[in-house]
Amino acid sequence: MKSGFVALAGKPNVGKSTLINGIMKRKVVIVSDKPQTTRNRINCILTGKDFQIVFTDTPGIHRPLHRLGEYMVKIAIRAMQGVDLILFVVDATEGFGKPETYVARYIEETKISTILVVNKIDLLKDKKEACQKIEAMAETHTSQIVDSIYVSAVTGENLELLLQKILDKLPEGPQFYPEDMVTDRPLEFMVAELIREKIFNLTSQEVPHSTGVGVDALEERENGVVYILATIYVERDSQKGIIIGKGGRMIKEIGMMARKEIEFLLGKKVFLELRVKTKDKWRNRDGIILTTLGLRSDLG
Ligand SMILES: Nc1nc2c(ncn2[C@@H]2O[C@H](COP(=O)(O)OP(=O)(O)OP(=O)(O)O)[C@@H](O)[C@H]2O)c(=O)[nH]1
Ligand SMILES: [Mg+2]
Repeated sequence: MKSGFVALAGKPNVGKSTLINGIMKRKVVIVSDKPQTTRNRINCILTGKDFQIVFTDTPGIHRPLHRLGEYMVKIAIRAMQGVDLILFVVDATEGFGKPETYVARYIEETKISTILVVNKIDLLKDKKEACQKIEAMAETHTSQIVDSIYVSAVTGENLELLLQKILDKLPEGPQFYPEDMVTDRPLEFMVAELIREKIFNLTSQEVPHSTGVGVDALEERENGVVYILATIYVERDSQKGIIIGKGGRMIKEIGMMARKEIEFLLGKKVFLELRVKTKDKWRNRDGIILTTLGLRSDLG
């Protein structure tokens, strides 16, 4: 049996979460076209006949502008410590610039074997040239790169090969989690994430980034319906207005889309009730970041 921990690292929006879902062949973590979607460390467990890989999804490493951002970067850096392998994910269309150099510095400090994963090659005409350039740059900045691969997390190109390369590098080891476990996160967390994903998909500019979601109640009632109460936190009343929308249309849409996915996840009927609360500058307030949104456990 081969097993081990594999952390994905990269700047925001390069496709780390999409890559995990692609390798796992199911949606485990949330994805959006906006940077800084992932805020936590989320372990995603892939169990095969003779292997178990624990992929650690992390927030994108960036220069933070508020306390929440500082914690996100800290979480990403801590998540790399002690893993067996790092996947350094770079966006093929963006090349290797300053933000990548910034990420490379943190990877370098870990001294852990790293596979360079150049993602989004489906968007490139001249793949080879662009990827080789990135590879050369990455190798000058990260001395522990042991292999590299060009993939598309969306089309699935080369994902099987990537899995093989990961397995080649992992040691013999025990099964860490039960074989039917897909993530180490509780249901409440996954539900809050799905709600947040819909907000990221449906709103724009500062609104998604100013939003946090906490699940207040989740219980199965006697009629078999799962009742969920969740609060969407925003920083300003104007954002509350946008989340609720004209005649409540936006919150209805968020609720409907999230409910469908939660029902799929649970295989049960769901009644989802959403509230919206304004918490002034919550992204700079430890209380809500660490406790209500649960980032404290990721920092340990
Ligand atoms: N065309 C294309 N788009 C991709 C690919 N991988 C990811 N994307 C898109 O890139 C965007 C960002 O994807 P995410 O998986 O959320 O990126 P991330 O690195 O996890 O981002 P953060 O959580 O913000 O750090 C989404 O719109 C994805 O659909 C790919 O291989 N090809
Ligand atoms: Mg992500």
